[in-house]
Amino acid sequence: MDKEKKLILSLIQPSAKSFTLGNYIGSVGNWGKLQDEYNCVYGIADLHAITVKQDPVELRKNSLSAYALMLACGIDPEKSVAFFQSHNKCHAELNWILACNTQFGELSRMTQFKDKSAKHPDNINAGLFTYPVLMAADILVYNADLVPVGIDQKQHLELARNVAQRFNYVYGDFFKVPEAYIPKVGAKIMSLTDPTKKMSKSDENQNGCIYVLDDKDTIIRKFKKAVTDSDAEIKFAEGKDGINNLLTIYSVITSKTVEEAEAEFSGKGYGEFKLAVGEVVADKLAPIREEHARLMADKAYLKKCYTEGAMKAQSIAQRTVTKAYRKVGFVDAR
Ligand code: AQP
Repeated sequence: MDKEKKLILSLIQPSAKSFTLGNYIGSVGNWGKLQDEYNCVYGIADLHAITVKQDPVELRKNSLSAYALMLACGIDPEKSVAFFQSHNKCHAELNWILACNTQFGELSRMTQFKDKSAKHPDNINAGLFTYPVLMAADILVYNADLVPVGIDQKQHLELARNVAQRFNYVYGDFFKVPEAYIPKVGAKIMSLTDPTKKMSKSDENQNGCIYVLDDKDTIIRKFKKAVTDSDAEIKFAEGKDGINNLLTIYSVITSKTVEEAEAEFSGKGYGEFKLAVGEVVADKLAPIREEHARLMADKAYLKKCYTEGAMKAQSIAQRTVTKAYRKVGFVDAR
């Protein structure tokens, strides 16, 4: 770790067979570019993933695949700490300290808890409720300066800031209060079949969701089916959620502005536009899919990377936990 550089932290859940185009554009696709400017800690949030039911065999498979995909998206395990959350016990240890400094009332206000409990009414477990405390522990255990978050995660980051400030007030200055990092390029990507809903890994409707590991034909087929509107103009405007989403995707992937994209497709039909978006997305994701396949064929290399990643993560985090234990009044273990 370079002491002169700020520390940036981000985790992603292995809650499906692949990240989505939304995850790629909103988070993991931007991580690689930050590796020279910051000390980066990137991980697979397997502890978070079990807040909803997971098949253990699938979870293990998806987690390893997610780790390989994180590297394929441009994370260099020599430059960044790249690890599995469950391999660093410090997250769970700090989680408990922070849980005892978080109020029931503030957790009750979290919209993700409300959304996910509505989605999984048969499994409203305590972990789902305390998820934001674990997220606070993920961040504070590394004393992260910056946390890249999508709009959907802003409320959780605010809670992490409040918990850090409260702890500092009670026990004396200790935690760094993290700031949100808003990437220069990033956007909220919506479902292709219901563009009023965010594209999500665990969406039951597979057609709404482009997976980074989808092959070209599948990507093109899904874009061809994307919901648009009865109008015929390719223009970013209120009430045109489907077209707005496609224009956003096209402009982020091609690094063109929305206005340039509108001009390029002026007078053209929706069919032609949807095909063009599908083509650029498929071309962008193809090398990532190839690199993922190469990495998945080299399990020994992956193991070396995540074992070393866990060791680096623990060496930073253990110092924080030891000091936090002392702060709250536990007797030193040694
Ligand atoms: N549709 C999206 N557009 C832009 N950014 C997105 N992110 C997620 N969906 C979109 C960003 O991806 C990061 C990692 O997310 P996560 O896996 O930790 O959890 P999530 O936000 O709950 O992602 P999903 O895909 O919706 O997963 P499931 O279906 O398991 O809940 C975050 O930074 C998020 O902002």
